Amino acid sequence: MKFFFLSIFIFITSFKAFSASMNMIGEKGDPNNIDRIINIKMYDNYYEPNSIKVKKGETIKFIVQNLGEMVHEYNIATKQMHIKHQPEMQKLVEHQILLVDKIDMDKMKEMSKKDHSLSHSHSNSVIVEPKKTGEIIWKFSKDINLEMACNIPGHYQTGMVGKIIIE
Ligand SMILES: [Cu+2]
Repeated sequence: MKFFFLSIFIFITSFKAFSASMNMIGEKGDPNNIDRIINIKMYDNYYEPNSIKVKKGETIKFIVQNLGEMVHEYNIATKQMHIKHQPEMQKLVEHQILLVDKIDMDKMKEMSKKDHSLSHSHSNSVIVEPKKTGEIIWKFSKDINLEMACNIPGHYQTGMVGKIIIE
């Protein structure tokens, strides 16, 4: 019983911590209220451009094209959040949901019924297969240092990270 209450407590506090960190970086943008479109190209393992400037309060639609041979992620977050997100991506690889050049969507759907963390449903991130295009709409409402990064194991470490400067 003690353990039950303790786990509920941990669940609530970690959920609160998570939503606090999400609010810290801005919010999901309204698709009917976009200020600007930014095109991002993903290669193995870098972004082009690898540094962007946005204005505080701006809602940006990111059109993210994967021109590499491998699956890549476009994730908008703080450095700390990226580092925290990497074990989740590692788990997707271990479960063979995330393959080198493909995402097994059927497996992801099936396995995330039991473990929601395998669904990779984050409004600040998109995973894109080679030759495909993804989208994120984000409102930069906060003054904070952000990075765009790919948290697929090894990619961040080999240079798949860039700056988002909020002015
Ligand atoms: Cu990548």
